[in-house]
Order: sequence, then C-alpha cells, then structure tokens
Amino acid sequence: MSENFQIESDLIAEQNASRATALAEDFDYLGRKLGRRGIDIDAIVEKARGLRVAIPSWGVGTGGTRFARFPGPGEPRGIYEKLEDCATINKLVRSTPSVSLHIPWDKPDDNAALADAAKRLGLGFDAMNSNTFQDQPGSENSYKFGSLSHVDRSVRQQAIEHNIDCIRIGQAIGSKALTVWVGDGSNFAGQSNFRRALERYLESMREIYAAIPDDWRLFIEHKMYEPAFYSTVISDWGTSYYCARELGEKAECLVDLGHHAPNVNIEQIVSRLIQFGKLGGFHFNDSKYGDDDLDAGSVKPFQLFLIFNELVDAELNSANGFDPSYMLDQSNNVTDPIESLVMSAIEVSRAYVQALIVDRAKLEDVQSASDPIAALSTLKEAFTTDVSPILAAAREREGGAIDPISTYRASGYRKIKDKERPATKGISAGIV
Ligand code: LRH
Ligand code: MN
Repeated sequence: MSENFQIESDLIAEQNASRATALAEDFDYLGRKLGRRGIDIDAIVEKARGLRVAIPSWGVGTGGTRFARFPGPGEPRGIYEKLEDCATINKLVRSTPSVSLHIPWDKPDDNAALADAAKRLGLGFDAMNSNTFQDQPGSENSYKFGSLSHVDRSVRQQAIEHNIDCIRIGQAIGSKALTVWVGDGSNFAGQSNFRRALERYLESMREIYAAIPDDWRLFIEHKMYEPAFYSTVISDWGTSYYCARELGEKAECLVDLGHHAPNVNIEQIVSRLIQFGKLGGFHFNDSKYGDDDLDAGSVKPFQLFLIFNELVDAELNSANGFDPSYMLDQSNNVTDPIESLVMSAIEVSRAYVQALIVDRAKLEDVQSASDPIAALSTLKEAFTTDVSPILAAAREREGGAIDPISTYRASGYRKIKDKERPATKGISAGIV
C-alpha cells in the first residue's frame, strides 16, 4: 500500500512558503482587531488546533441520487483506497484523523490488517455505522418492511446480530461507538402500528445495548423521513431522546443536520439534548429541502454557527458529560469528494472559532436586559468576523496546508489516482 502516491509534507511546506507573508499580515490585522475585544488570538488558535471531526468512509467516493451517479476519476475501489483519501484530507487540514466506517460497505477481510494500514496513514476509527436499510446478497431475511422494528422476530434477530457484528469489528480496530440509523417506517396510513413498532425497536435496541462495551457509546440517529414516506419509527429528537433514556447511560442522541423538516430550529434541539445530558454527536452536512447531504456550511452557515454557539456555551459551562462526537456525513455528487470534505472540515472549524469569539458576558447582559437587537448584534459581530487567518494558522501549526484546496490541486493527486486506480465496473464507494 505504501507505494501508492501520497501528498508529501515538503509539497505542503513549499506551498505554505508562498503564502506565509500574506497570512502573517492578515493574522496580525485580525489579532489587533480581536485584541480590541479583549480576545487573545493565539489562545483561539490553540483551541482551533484541538477540534476534531471524523470523515465518513462513504464520503470519499462519488455519491448519487436515485436518478443517477456520475463517478469521477480515481474513485477509491475499496476500504484501503478510501483510507488513502481520508489520510490525504487529514494531511491538508489536520483536523480529521479519524474515519467512520459503514458495515458491510467497509467490512474488512482482516481487522488487524485494516487497523495497521490506518495506523500507518496516521488515522484511527470513529463511530461504526450499521446498515439494516439494504438487503445483502444471500441474506436470510429482507429489510423491505423494516429491521429492528420489523413485525417478524427473525428479521429483528438478523438486524440485532448485524449490529453486534459491527461492535465486534469496531472493538478489533479501535472504534469506541456504534451509530444506529434505521430507515424503518411505513408508506401508507394503517400499514404500521406506531406504538408497537417503537416497542419492537426498543426491545431490539436493548439487546444491542447489552453488547455495547463499558467504554463505548451507542448513538441513536433520528430522521424525519426517507426511505419511508408516511411514518418513520425514529423520526425526531424526542423519540430518540426517549429511547436513549430508556436504554441507559451509554446511549445518546446523534443529530444529523439534514434529518429535520426545513426551518426547524436545530440549535434549540442541540441545546435541549445538552441540557438533558444526551447529546452524543453530529453528522454535519447542509440542505435546502430534504436530506440533501450537501457540504457542511454551504447553504446555511449561520445555522452551523448557531449550533456551535450552543456547543461552545456548553463547553465553557462544562455541561455534564458533554463530549459530543463530530462527524461529517455528506454525499458528494458533483465535486471531487476530497475537495468537498476538505471544505466541510474547514467550515466546521470556522463555525467553532466564530462561536469561540462571541462576547458571552455581553450576550448574557443584553439577554437579561431583554435587548434583542444588542443580542443579535453580539452574535453577528462574531459570525461576520473573517476568522480565516486563525483557521489557516491552526492548520499550518499542525503541519497542514495554509490553502488546502490549492495545495491539493497543485499535487495532481486526483490525476495520479486516476492512473493508479483503473475503474472497476459496479463498484460504488459512495452512498448509491
Ligand atoms: C441516513 C444517514 C445515516 C447513514 C447514511 C449513509 O440518511 O444519514 O447516517 O447511515 O446516511
Ligand atoms: Mn447521517
């Protein structure tokens, strides 16, 4: 595997050298500006250097829709090539050292070999993702009418065993969490008994929970609709929260930004889950209509900022058990997936840094004074501050690229991978 092309640190150093003066000027200017607000820019850079967001293995392949998928050049053809691309993203932005696998899409033939390969690439593994929304060749039972909530015990048993299998693989490669998203639901009124479906889901999840190691977490991912279009068993944060409470302290709620109706106040859902001690993690992406899985911060950057505003508030007030797991979950249908994931990782860092420079003392004062204009202006002052120099400095100090996209393009990585990876028919690394 090591003979495959990788972007070397001297190329990054060379590219950074040509941008160092401009960055120093911009950084100095921003430092003085924040200094006037009593903010130490270097302290913010140190915080930014610590932010980590996991890459979805399924994100480095070209995604598609039910209408079509347009594979790009040099598509990864398996988990090892997916890891190469994940390592390339981390080399450039230095905030994505872990990968979230999806089973069976990434089922390793040899767990230890996979863990070694990841280690050599400077990567680790974040939450495992089970898949009981597709039937596997040769599988005994179909998930057409559901999985963990299916009326047939044998189907539920198959789905439970699959989730336990994901835990075992995760333990072997160093993961510490399992994300369970099920598409279970109905397409017609009367097709499903809402109460009994949820009871069956919980009964199944209790068996999965029993297999969760003590130092692991179980993330419940809710979603309003799709693939079911009339009702979904775990359709909202309230149901997810109820189930997490029912299951026990290792069970927490995962918020995928695309899994809500348009205009839902997701930052308030985040605040609630933090207050209730059940915020487990995120799948960051963006959307305009449905679960569009677009690049994070590409449609509603203000919403992403407002979500991090709640997260930073919790971090500063060390809310009980507050340790959310940050992951991207997007489908890159028309871009180079590496470029989209690099941009998304940068936008997540941007929202975090903008939230770090919010004048929280002032915000508290104007909130107690019921002064909405002053409150909004206090947030907007942070949101409209161009923190790019802080993000670039954090990457550079971590050994990454000041300008990741230009550096990536200068490396010719995709062209080289196109030669290294002759396309193989029928292999799809993305969601479809
Ligand atoms: C469901 C979802 C879930 C993954 C899948 C790839 O929409 O967000 O997190 O399993 O996408
Ligand atoms: Mn998701």
